[in-house]
Amino acid sequence: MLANSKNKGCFLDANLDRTNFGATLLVIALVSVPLILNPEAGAAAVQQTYALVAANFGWLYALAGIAALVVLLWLAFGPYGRVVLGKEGEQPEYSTYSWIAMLFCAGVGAGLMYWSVIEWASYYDAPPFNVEPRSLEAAKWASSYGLFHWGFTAWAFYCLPTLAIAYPFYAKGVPVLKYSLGCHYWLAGKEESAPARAIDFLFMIALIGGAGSSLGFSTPLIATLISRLTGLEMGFGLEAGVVALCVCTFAVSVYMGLDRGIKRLSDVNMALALFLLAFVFIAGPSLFILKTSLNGVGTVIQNYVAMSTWTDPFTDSGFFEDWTVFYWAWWIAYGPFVGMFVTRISRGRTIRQVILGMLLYGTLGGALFYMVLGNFSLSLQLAGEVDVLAVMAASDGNQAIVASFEALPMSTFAIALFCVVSIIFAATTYDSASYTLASSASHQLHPSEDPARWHRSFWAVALAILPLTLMYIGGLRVAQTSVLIASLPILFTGAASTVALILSLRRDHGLHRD
Ligand code: NM2
Repeated sequence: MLANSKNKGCFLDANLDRTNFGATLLVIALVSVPLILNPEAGAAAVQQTYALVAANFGWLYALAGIAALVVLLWLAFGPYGRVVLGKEGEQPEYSTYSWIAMLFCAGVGAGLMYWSVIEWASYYDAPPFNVEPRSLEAAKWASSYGLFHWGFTAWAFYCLPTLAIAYPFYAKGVPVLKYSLGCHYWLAGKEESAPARAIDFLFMIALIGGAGSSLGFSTPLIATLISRLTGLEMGFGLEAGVVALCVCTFAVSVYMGLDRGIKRLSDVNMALALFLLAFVFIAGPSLFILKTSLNGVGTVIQNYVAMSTWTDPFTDSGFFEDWTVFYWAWWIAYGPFVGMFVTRISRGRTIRQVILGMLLYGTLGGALFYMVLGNFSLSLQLAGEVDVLAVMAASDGNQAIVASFEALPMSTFAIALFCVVSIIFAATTYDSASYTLASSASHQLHPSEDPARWHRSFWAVALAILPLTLMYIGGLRVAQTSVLIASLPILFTGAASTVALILSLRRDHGLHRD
């Protein structure tokens, strides 16, 4: 990311795409203002919309997941697997190790910190497949379903847009990195046309929904952790303070041109996160973690097809709509954004390397968090040490996370570490999301050129509005909801860009490349 902001002006900036900029802001305002003015009716309306979309389109999300995985396996092992992103024979620009670290940091964030610890509790209490709640069977699914929701299908939602963007970017040398590049097959030479800009606009909305969810989950979590560490009272004030802290850390550093600082910060964060996992593994119930993890992997592998196709047609348990559809929507909303980032770091890799690397290492990374943190917390419940479910019912998931960590030796240290990692994850989410939003709302930006600083800082602040609104009107459920609505159009642009990718490969490489 080169700090090369030529255009230091502001709203008069000639490079600013005023239509997309204004339209996106208008959508944020149209969503936030009525919600703030009428929180209760607003929350109810959002829930109803979620129920409507999930009930009618849920199956489409499940189908999209299966299709994405099948297409990727065909691309990896079929005739185009050896196509290089870049010049034929070119070597990968980054070592595989840094490539994996960077793609993982781009693809996951603060949301992982929240859900990996506590997701099991919802599954244990209200399991899938109409299993008896809080039974042994429920414990089995509780320790494995999270792995599915962060597994191959999920990463497939990241990988397809990556290839759809990366292929024309490298093969055609298009000097602009935008989501609409995914439809370059049809839009070549029309990068500034209305359809291209409409696609970029839909992408901006999806990203705001996706990042809004991440921040909607992480902000109350960080506030709870800070309150536990400092004794400050919980409340909307503290949550707003946390948002301000994350946005200011990020906005000031961008403004001062500390891009590399943020990059270094995310490297440090990865190390801290791994240290946290090692600490919990060693200080916690190591043997239980090992056994449940292995068992969880087996359960997911054995049931992969059933999990991928279970649309819960005969009952109304809500599990499918509330979890699988929600997760697929969240991954889909982030997909183009991650795709743009992974494109930048994948020069010289083959299509097969990109697919296998993302699917395998991405899945492994998320699984580590679920295996260690989730199974640790589950062990407390099963052993009767901490009634995590009771804490959750009496207050919320954040308090349940704190209650779990309290059970560790050196608990204050562990909570402080967890808190720091969560803050940095949130700050880097602001960083990368606002960077991408600013590039998408600029007319022409060479990949080595950064959007204007004011523009990036502006999006960081705008991004904070949605999570704040969501917390104000009703917290987590609403944060889960918004992402579904924002991701729906990306299902269709994603399908279009996949077709465009296959057509481009056929045009450039023929049918039988090997
Ligand atoms: N995904 C990976 O907050 C986050 O972890 C961002 C969430 C889409 C479920 C990504």
